Amino acid sequence: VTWTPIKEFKEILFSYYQGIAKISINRPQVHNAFTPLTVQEMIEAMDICRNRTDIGVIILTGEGGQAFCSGGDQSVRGHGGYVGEDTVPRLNVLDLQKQIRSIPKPVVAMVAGWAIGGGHVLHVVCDLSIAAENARFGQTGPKVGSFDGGFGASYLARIVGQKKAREIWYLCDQYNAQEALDMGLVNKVVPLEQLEATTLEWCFKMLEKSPLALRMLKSSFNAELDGQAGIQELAGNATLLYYLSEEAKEGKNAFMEKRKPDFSKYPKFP
Ligand code: 1HA
Repeated sequence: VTWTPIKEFKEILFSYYQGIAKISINRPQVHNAFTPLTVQEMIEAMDICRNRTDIGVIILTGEGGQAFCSGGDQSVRGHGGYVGEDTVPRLNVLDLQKQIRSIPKPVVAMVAGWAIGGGHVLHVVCDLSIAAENARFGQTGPKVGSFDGGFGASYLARIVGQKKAREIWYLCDQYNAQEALDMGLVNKVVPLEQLEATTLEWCFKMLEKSPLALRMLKSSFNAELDGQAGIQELAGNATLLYYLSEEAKEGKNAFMEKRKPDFSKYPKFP
């Protein structure tokens, strides 16, 4: 498999292969901990994935085979957030989490090694997670003076249940790939050397499917959990479908032609 670079960044790699985009954190020396810049770059890459019609599935991963992501880089954690070159403290990974959930294409976490802290939450918010046998999962917040009470708590609890989610956060234990599979935290576990091949196989299976059906399903799964914002996504897809209809086009055409719209021929379904 030869990945073609999409765009050069400083702290991530961003590449393309046959309908699939791969966003990979490239800071293996710190187990792919993220800085505000790493996150900003992932947000930009995700936005490109949203807008490019030749991309159907996104893989989120980390370079090096030893870590998916170890969360916020504690060496740049300052007063009120993680600090970049502009000296402004940020928690911008929260924006990335929302973006992963709302992008209307499946996002697959490809996890080798550590998925810890804010890095664990990133895999949690992905649509699917495929783990290598060396994967290790856990939250560290109460140990290092942090917590993610958003998706990191409530969505995690939807996945593994309230008791387990509270255990994960309160004890800060680490869980191996088999334990993660047993609690429904990941979809599949494979040997490390098969991780990318298996992930690609899953991506190709999704790419063969109806993109609109996948899009509707993603927003439908979100809608149940995300309140008004979830309904907005689902309803936005309804508007997309409506815009494809002759009935909706009659409204626009009438406006452009400065005439009264004639909706009389469109059925009033039971
Ligand atoms: O909670 C949030 C947020 C909540 C709300 C809103 C925004 C949030 C944004 C972020 C976060 C967080 O992510 S808080 C949680 C931050 N992460 C952690 O607490 C995990 C820290 N790392 C570890 O516990 C361990 O490194 C490890 C269990 C993943 C692996 O241990 P191991 O195999 O013993 O490796 P280790 O030697 O510790 O790590 C290798 C190198 O990577 C070390 O550097 P070196 O001594 O070689 O110079 C280590 O310091 C560095 N490193 C690892 N993780 C981080 C890190 N450096 C900075 N930040 C890290 N997160």
